[in-house]
Amino acid sequence: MASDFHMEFFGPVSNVTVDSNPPGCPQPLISTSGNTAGLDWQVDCVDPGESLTVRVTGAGLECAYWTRFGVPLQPYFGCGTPTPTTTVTATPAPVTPTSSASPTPVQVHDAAVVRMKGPKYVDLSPGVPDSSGTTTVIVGKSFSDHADDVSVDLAFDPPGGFGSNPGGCSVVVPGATPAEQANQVFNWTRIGAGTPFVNLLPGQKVTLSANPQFVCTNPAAVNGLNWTLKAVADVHADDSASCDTLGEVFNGACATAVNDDDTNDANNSMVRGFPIVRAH
Ligand SMILES: [Ca+2]
Ligand SMILES: [Ca+2]
Ligand SMILES: [Ca+2]
Repeated sequence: MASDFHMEFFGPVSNVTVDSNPPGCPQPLISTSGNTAGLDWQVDCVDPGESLTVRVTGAGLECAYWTRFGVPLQPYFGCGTPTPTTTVTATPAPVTPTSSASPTPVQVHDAAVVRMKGPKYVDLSPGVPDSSGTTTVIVGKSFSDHADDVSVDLAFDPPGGFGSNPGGCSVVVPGATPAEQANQVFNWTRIGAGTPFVNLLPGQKVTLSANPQFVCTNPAAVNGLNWTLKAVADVHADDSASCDTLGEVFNGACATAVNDDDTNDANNSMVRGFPIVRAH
């Protein structure tokens, strides 16, 4: 077990931050003084085999070692490997694990769908697409405290619902993959920005627009009904596998996946009922 971590550098350092804290540890007290820096969790929460990632600005790392309440623990870690980011694994002597301190949230991760816009109506004859309107999703980061990757999935549930799809309706999105086209759920970050995800700073927003073609083989069957569009913001852009079909987007599977790494779930998705079919 260890409670503190000490680092010595080849020169002065600043901006010491913890990228990943050992599991179960509270946020450490961070101190810097000249060529040295220290982290103090004030409890012996670092179990054997756990690791820590620290980021510093300035000189490279010369030596590092764990301590338990100020008592250095063998072994000391190697010198002469200057690198701005250093990962060190805790190998204090094994002891019976004791209950660890409650973990505290390290960072806030909050992606949000801010706004959706699209055509209010589409004028459809059988098999003739209407692409007169731009569909836009604005995605942003409301409360995060650091930059995060964010992706947006946009689902187009056809008039009457995808279960029966009585009008034989679909959208054709320029730049979509065959799977997206078949599933009617699109990585709207790639469609609108050309990249699978965007890296957003706290408070930053990005507008993602494209011109889908709306088409129905039998528009008269769904005259006056609307598409249902649902946009989902995925912080870390790591949940697309759970959000790439209409079933997943609308049955809760996608929400479960997206919510489990987003600090604020209320703004992760937005649903809008447009466009309305005007059959001709
Ligand atoms: Ca969120
Ligand atoms: Ca995610
Ligand atoms: Ca997730």
